[in-house]
Amino acid sequence: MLDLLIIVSVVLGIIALAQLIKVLDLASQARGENSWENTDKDNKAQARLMPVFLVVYFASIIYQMVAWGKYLLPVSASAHGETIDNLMITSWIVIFPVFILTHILLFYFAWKYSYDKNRKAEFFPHSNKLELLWTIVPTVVLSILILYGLNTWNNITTPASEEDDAVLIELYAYQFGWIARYAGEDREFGDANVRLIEGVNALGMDSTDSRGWDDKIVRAEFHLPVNRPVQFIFRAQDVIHSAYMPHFRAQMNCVPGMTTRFGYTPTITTSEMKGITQNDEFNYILLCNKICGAAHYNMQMDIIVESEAEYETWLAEQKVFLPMDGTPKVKEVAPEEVVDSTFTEAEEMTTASIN
Ligand SMILES: [Cu+2]
Repeated sequence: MLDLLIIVSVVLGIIALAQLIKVLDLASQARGENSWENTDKDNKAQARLMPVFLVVYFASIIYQMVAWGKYLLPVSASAHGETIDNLMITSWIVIFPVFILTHILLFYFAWKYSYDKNRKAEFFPHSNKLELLWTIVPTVVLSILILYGLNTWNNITTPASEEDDAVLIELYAYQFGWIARYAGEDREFGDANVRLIEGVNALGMDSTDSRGWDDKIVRAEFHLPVNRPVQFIFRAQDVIHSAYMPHFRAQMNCVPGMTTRFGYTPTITTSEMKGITQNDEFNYILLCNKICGAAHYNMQMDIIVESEAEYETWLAEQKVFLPMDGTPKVKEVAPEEVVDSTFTEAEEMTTASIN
């Protein structure tokens, strides 16, 4: 009801305004003036507004930076995050002076060269020098930024090597939540298949694959040891999600039918970060950064960064998928039904339909 009233009053307001303009128009016609012709007075008034607008515009930008600056992320909690932050700062150093300068020129010219019937415009059709300058300078600056960015990107997405002794974690996204899986002692994930998802087997783990028996599946929160590389593998069950760990400057799409990866080394423990942010409630967090459906906002998981010893203690408490000598508790499947987890026909169709 309130919405309807708002719409009706907006429409009536527009009609009233149109009528008012008509009245003013008729009144000026009665005075023998042409209301759509700009007078010198109009031009001067518009020109004077230009510097006023410039000052108000810059003042509002400064106000927003001061008022909302506190919502920016704290210092990066991962090694590569510092590179990302540097890339961001470099971009700002390049962009900000150009932004200030071009806006000052824009409004200055609009003020200085407001219409004057006694002035004749200069005819200036072309300058090779100018064309070269404004093509080459942005090209060089952008190329440097892009190369810098590509290099950073390659470092993040290159798989961890054996010597890195990286923690292997799979993050599995579904509508609407996350499941983390640790690779276990063999440092290999067992096969999983979307067709095997049933009851408690939310990951569709294939119980006949012995590599998966020591995998550890955790929900609600997952732990990372500080100063040790972490190799993340991402999968999605249904639609495209995006694993977003803002404090580590990490984000990667989770796509049904394929695996994606991201690696980083956490450098600040959760308790240290509580001190840095002076917030006892602080927790690192994993979020979904793709609007993937109605309960998208609900897709979050806490991340605890702690010392290697604390991490090992926590990991030891987590249950393995199947005890090594145990009999499979999950539905048996015929070998021909087991397809590699990274690409199954059903998942392929899901990706295809999205594309
Ligand atoms: Cu999602």
